[in-house]
Amino acid sequence: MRLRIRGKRTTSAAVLLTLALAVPLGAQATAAPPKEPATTAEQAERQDGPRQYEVAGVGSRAHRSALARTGVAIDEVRDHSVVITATPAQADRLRKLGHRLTALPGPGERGDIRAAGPADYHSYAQMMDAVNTYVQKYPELMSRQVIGKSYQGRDIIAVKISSNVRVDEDKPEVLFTHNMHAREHLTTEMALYTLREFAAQYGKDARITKMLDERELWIIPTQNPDGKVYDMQSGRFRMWRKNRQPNSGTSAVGTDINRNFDYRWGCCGGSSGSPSSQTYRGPSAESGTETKVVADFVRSRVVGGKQQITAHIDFHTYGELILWPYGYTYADTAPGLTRDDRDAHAAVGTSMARSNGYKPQQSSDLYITDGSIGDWMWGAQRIFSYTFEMYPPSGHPDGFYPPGRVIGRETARNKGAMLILLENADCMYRSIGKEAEYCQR
Ligand code: 0X9
Ligand code: CA
Ligand code: ZN
Repeated sequence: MRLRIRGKRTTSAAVLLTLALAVPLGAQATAAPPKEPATTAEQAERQDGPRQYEVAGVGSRAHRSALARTGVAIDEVRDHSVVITATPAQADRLRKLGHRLTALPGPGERGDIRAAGPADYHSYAQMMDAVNTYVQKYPELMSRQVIGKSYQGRDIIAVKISSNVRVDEDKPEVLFTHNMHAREHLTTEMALYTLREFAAQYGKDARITKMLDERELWIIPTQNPDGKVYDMQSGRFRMWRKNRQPNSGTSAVGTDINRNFDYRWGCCGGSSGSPSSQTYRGPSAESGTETKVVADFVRSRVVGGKQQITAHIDFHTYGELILWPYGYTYADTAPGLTRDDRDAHAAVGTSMARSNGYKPQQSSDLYITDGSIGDWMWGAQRIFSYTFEMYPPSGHPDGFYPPGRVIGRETARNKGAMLILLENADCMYRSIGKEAEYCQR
């Protein structure tokens, strides 16, 4: 199955390369015509904009970290290669460094009926409308607040779901954050699924009822509204990752929010200091407008000196992975992360992975990252934090843009894992048999 899929991708890549060689440069973009004729500016953007490349001969975590250190975002880890996103200029640079790159088909270039378009997903405005509709339908269970604005001034919202929702009760709080990376639209659908399913099943499904009675759940459906809009608004996906904040002294736009958090920011070669990089860490920690909005919200949940949020998932795509801190070091334990902390992360992470079929591992097993949200959540706030990399698995052609028809299946797939985290959120150390040691009041 995996082989067949890989074969398909190789074929498409080969077809694309053949096209690239056979037709004049300006005509490449018309290989899969958009609905409306592209303007010259759009064509130029497609030529110069980011696309995915497979980099051959990169098969170990050290090798991947060395590549990440050059400032490329690693989108996919395969057995003996990785898939990265790069502009043609960045790809040229890597080739000059001796790497072997093969261009992969971009969104809309696959030429098969599975290919998705922006209409397959909720736009930012449609997401906001859907949330408002749910809140009106379930006023006892769901409330919505604006926690800040994006760089371009769009509302960033947090939705709370719990019984007696209008009262801040003394229940363990759990946070789900979504769509930090612009192009990872499936994660916004994940948030909408959770809101819909938990509200609809309250009073029907025993586990959900108990969790909404005994926990307060916060959901931030998009942490990057400007990036989401930019990626979808032209009618064709742009493979955008960062936010849309300008950088001084360059035309390169955007900060990687997942390299901009204030814990060991920029420490370890897991981010880039160059604004044109996909993993640009920004000029200082929390310089990204959206980073600060999310961090301020989390800090605002410290009540009476105690952080109310005990557990967190940051939803990304793709790879079907469950990752835990730290990302900045290969070490299993580190300052502020004891053996028990690590083991409890791993125990609950592994249990969630048994439910959804993802692969559980420490974040740095992929490659080193610094300034990520997960490292900050644990390192600075002592919140148990997981990064979920949703569908598809590595090597699957759906990549960042799966077709709309998989959304239902791939969001419902995480219901059990979310419930496991909620059920453990009152005492994460119960998972390693140490409730008495850590969780006595
Ligand atoms: O590199 C990232 O930011 C994440 N992968 S993605 O392809 N969605 O960009 C993984 C980050 C994992 N890092 C930590 N949890 N520390
Ligand atoms: Ca509370
Ligand atoms: Zn991501």
